Amino acid sequence: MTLLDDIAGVGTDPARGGYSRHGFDTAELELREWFSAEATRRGLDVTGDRNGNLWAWWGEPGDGAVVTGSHLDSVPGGGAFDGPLGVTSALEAVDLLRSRGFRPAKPFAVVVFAEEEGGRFGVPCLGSRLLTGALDPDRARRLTDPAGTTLADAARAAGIDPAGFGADPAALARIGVFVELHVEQGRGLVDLAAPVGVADSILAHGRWRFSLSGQGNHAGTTLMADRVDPMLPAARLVLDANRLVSDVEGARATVGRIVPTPGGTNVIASTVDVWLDVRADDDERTRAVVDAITAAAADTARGSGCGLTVTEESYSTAVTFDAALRDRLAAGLGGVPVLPTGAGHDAGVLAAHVPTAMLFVRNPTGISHAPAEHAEPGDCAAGAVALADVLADLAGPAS
Ligand code: HGY
Ligand code: MN
Ligand code: MN
Repeated sequence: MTLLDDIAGVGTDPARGGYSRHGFDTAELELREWFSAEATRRGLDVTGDRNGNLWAWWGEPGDGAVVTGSHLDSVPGGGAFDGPLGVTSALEAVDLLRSRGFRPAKPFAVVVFAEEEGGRFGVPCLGSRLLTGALDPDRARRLTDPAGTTLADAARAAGIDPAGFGADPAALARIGVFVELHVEQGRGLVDLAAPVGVADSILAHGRWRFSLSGQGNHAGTTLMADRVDPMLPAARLVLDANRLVSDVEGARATVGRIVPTPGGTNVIASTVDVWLDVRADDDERTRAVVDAITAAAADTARGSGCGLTVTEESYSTAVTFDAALRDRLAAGLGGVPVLPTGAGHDAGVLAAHVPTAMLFVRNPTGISHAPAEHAEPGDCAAGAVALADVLADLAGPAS
């Protein structure tokens, strides 16, 4: 826990609780500096790629590398472990391997991906999507944060030239296998009484922005009958999402963010933006839920005289991790549990391109994306040891 303790004061959010550390903001840049210093102290050579991801190489960079790591950014008011635990465990695994006299027989790197949560610019797994070509660089450059700062400007301020954004086949070719350790975002390992597990799948999931437009007006002088208030279809949308999702087994629909404009207490909003997160076992089920919610929202908007535009902001198809790698890791760790997850990860993006696996560390609360997210020191240590064992197996001399 010492490395996590080192950064425990970075990006705390007194208003929300927990942490708010977002792509290229002050807190995340401080964490990047911290990571670079810790990696350098371990004799790793740190470089940034053209998409804002950090790579710390143990020895010469090369193709077919064994790569581990995660992200340092958080959701607004997030927990201490989602992301950083994968980065600190990777550094601790390097320490453990060194203490065992291990030297990688293959190129070896620890990676920190940019803006995994999409908490500032709205598109999750920004750095890994750009690297793999899953996100158009022009669209990425134009993404803006709630204050209107573009990703291009934020990257430039962080010393990264946004003109360089885009698919990076050379960086991708350097990844022979990727293993991400992550705090479990659920109670699977708690219920199985196991400190560490291996992932086998990620739900399909996406994010859609519903923009409702009405007529801004005065809260006091506008008769109820004369209003075109977009907040009403917005409220109905939240309830319809919660109702309609239950038509699809295992699907999840969430509205966690609603932004009225202008947002005055005594002002009828002119527009309301509602963000919808939907997840399900596959594309068909996910899109069935989104289509049903969209149809209901269109009806409600029409009925209230409001306009509606719906924008798909990101989409990730369901992921099944490399079965051979999954089984190799689970067996190598003595037969640890294999678990699905409903949470997206950079590992999910890379899984379409290179053999990828995830290790989970038990979270006694089962809660994530909230300050209550937790992992016990003993389980974090077990995770770091498991990661070291996995990396030794993958990066060791051919047996
Ligand atoms: O939203 C997710 O599933 C992940 O935590 N980025
Ligand atoms: Mn997360
Ligand atoms: Mn995460």
